[in-house]
Amino acid sequence: MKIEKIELQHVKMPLVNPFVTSFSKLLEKDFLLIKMYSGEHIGYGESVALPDPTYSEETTGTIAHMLEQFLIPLLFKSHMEHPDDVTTIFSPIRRNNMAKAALEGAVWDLYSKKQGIPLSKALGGTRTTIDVGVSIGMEKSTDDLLRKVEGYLSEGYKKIKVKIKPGYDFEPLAKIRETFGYDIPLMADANSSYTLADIEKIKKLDPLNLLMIEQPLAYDDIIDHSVLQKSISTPICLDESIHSLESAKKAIELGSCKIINIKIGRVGGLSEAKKIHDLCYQNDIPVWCGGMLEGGVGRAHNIAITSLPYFTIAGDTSASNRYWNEDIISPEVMLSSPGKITVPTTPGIGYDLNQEVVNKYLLSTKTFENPSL
Ligand code: OSB
Ligand code: MG
Repeated sequence: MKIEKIELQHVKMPLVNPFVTSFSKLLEKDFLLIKMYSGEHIGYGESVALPDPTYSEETTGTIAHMLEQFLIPLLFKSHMEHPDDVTTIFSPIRRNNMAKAALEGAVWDLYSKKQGIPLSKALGGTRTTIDVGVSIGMEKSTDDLLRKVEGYLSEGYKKIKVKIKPGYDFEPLAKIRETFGYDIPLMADANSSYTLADIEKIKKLDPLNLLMIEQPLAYDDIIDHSVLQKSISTPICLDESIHSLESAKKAIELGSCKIINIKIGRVGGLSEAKKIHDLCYQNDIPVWCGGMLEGGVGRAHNIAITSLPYFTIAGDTSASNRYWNEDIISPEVMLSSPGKITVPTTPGIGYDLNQEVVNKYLLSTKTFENPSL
């Protein structure tokens, strides 16, 4: 596969609702849209980092730097037959997983378009529809939170995830249980805001019968999580701590979690995501696809990976309108029936780019021609 040209478009879009977590308040999201040209095809990728290094060490700025200075030149001069080769090509470069994943995603889209098959099929996906949930940020009042939950439940979302932190945990979750009952699929995401010293606060959540608690402890920890999992009944799901197949292996071996949230960007691309999926399948660790408030291109990649058989828990890939007034793809991602998204059947990511919307929110464009052609 020869890549002739890569275009990076820096886009910044306002969110429909501010997104508040234990680490930041986001009013808008910026990302790099990657357009990879080869013959008659264009492959699309999207960087998923946040604007600040608060979730992981990467930002849109570090990704631009890595792409321009290292990853694009490396890709241009390397021989590539299959998208899995990209992992090997990028292996001399330490970490910067979201930068690697942004380019690798475009390679996967390009490859499946050249093969004339949907990206989901190229990845080994088997589902025709996927179950999806919604991740709700912290709200000003419990009433606001309950209204949000009610709205998303009425759209049929199959998992309600609520952001928590010490001091904003038991009470809002208990209110949701009181109001909507113990049957709704409810979970909490702490984004590393607790330590083992908070063990009693976390234990107090057990009777709420949550599906799971996501990443309660430090972003780089698997030892303390293993200690915590032994003393609580709520299953722990790791997000931030899982950045590779190796880290997933070690977390499973240590008993640091019972569930894994797979994010394509955090693990360095679709090939690594697929390997983690396969490992979890062999170890009876259910997986689901996490989100990074993606624009339509990143969202389409999430839909494709979620079609793999062991994505048995509804992910965070909600419909476009939960985030954006208008999305950068056509058609936008919509619920095809309550809480479900239909996996596209046309080649590649299965959505067209809506360049008009991209242009509306475009900050800059940079073009890189392959010098070795
Ligand atoms: O921890 O899962 C997270 C968004 C940005 C960064 C980290 C996280 C999130 C979300 C939102 O929870 C998921 C989504 O709706 O895309
Ligand atoms: Mg999370």
